[in-house]
Amino acid sequence: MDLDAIREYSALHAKPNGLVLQYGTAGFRTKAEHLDHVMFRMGLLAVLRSKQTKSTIGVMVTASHNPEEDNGVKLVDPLGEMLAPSWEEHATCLANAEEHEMPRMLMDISVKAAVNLQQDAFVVIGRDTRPSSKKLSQSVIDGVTVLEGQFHDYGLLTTPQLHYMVYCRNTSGQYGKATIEGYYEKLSKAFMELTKQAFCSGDEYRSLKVDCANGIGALKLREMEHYISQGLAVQLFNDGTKGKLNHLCGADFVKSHQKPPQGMEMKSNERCCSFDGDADRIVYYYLDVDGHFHLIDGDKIATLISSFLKELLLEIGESLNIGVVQTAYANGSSTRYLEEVMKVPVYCTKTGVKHLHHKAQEFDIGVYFEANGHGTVLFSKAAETKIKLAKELEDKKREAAKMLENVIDLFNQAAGDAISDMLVIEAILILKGLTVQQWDALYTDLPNRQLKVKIADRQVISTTDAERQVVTPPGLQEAINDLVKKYKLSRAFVRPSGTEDIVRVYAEADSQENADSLAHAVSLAVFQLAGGVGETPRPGF
Ligand code: 16G
Ligand code: MG
Repeated sequence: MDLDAIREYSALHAKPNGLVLQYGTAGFRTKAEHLDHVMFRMGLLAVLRSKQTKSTIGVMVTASHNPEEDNGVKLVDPLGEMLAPSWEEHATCLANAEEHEMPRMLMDISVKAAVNLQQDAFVVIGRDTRPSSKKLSQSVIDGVTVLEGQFHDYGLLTTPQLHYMVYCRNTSGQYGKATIEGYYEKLSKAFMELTKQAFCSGDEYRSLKVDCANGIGALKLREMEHYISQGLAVQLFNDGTKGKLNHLCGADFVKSHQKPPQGMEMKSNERCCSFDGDADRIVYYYLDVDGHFHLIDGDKIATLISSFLKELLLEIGESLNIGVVQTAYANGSSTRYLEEVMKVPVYCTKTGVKHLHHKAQEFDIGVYFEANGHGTVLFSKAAETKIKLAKELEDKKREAAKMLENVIDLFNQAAGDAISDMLVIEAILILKGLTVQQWDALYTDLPNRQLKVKIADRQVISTTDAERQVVTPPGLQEAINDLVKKYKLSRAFVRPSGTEDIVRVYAEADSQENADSLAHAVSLAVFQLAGGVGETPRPGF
C-alpha cells in the first residue's frame, strides 16, 4: 500500500471535520454534497474486499427513492448480495475516520480482515441518473485506482443490473453475460419463451403503463423495449425528460400516499406500475370504473407469484418446499391468505432486503417481498436440479418444468429487480388470463396507516420479534397493546427507521378511520414515552 499516494489523493476528497455517517440498511445515504470523501473511501474499501474474497466487487452510486439532492453508495458482494455485516462496520469506520487517521484505519481493516494485499482486485461501478452521480462515481474510481485495483465503469445502470453484473462475473459467465445486452437478452428470452404458450394474449395484456420515477428505470426500459415488444408494449411515464427524480411519483410515493403518481394518464381498469428511482422496487395499481384507486403492493405480488409457482410444482409432482418471507409491514390479509387459503408457510424478518434474502435462502424456493415492492424469488441449486430432471418426464410435466426454468431465468436471483419482477408478473397474468382486477380480488387489504414521529434519539427504541415488539423504552409496548385492544382486526408496531432520523409507526384495523386513529394514538405514545421533539403528533393526515 502506497500510504503517501493515499494521503495525497485523499486530501483531494477531504472529509468535512466532525461529519459522522453510518453504513445503514442500504449503504450510506445523505445529501450529495457530503459524500465525496465517502465515495473515495468506498473505492478503497471495495479494493480490499475484492482482494479478500478474490472476487469482483460492485459499487453502486444511488439514493434510490430519496430526493434528487441526496445520494448514496453501497457495496455489492461476490454473489450479487449485500455487503457482509462485518464489512458494513469496516465501511462505517473508514468513512468516519478523520483525514489524518484514514490511512491507518485502512491498514487496520486489512489486518483485521486478513486481506492479502498482493492479491489482484477488480471493482465494477454503476450509477443512477442523479446530477451528482457522475462526479461521485469518479471519486469511487479515484479510490480504486490509488490502491491499484482494476475496474470497469458501467456508467448508468439500475441497482439490480449492477448486482447482475457482479454475479455474472463471479460465476464465469454461467449465470449470464456481464453486459447490458446480456442482461436484456437473458430476461427477454425467458419472457418470450414463457409467454409463447399463452392462449389469450389479447390487447388488454399487450400494453402496460410504467411510471419510471424520472429515474434510471426509464432509460433502461427504453433500451429493453424492442427485445420484448412482441409480447409486451410498455408505455413510459415520468421518463426523466421533464420532471424531478422521485418527486410526486415512483413506487415509494404511490405506496406511501396510496394514490397515483403525477404525470401519468390513467384510464379505468388499465394496468399500471411504478418503479422507484433505482428500479429495484415495483408496485402495481389501477383505477376502477368509479375512479377509485387500487394499490397492488409487494404482498399481492408475492401472492400471485407463489400461487403460480405452487401450481407448476404440483404439475411436475416434485416435493420442493416453498416459503414466503415478509416483514412486519405485510398486510395482515396477505399473511392470512397465504397461510390459510394457499397453505404456504410464511416467515417474518426485520425490514431490509438483506434480512429477507437471507431467510429466503433456507427454502428450495424462497419468495420474498417487502410490502413496498422490493423482492424476488430464490431457487436453491437442489430445486434447479430437480426442475431440470423433470424435463425428462412425460409431456405435461415437461411443459411445467420448462416454464419453471424460464421463471428461474427471469428472476434476477442476485437482487430484487423491478424490470424482472414486472416481466414475471406480466407473464403470469397472460398465462393465467387474469385481469388486474381479478388479481387484486385475491384478497382485500386491511386499511392501514403509516406515520413518522420525531424523537430526540431514535436509538432509545429497540425491538424484537422481527420488529413487531418494542423492548425499550419500558412501558411503550404495554401502551401499544392497550391501544390495539380497542380496535377490531387491529395490529400496530413501531420501529426506528434505518434510513431517516425518525421513528416509523404502522397500524392496521377494520376501517380506514380506525387505522388512522390507532396510528395517531400510537404516535402519541411514542412521542410521550420515547422523548418526542417538536410538535405533538396531531390527528388527521
Ligand atoms: C432501504 C431498504 C429497504 C427497506 C427500507 C426501509 C434495501 C436495498 N433497501 O431502502 O429494503 O424497506 O430501507 O427504510 O435493503 P426505513 O428503515 O427507513 O423504514
Ligand atoms: Mg430502490
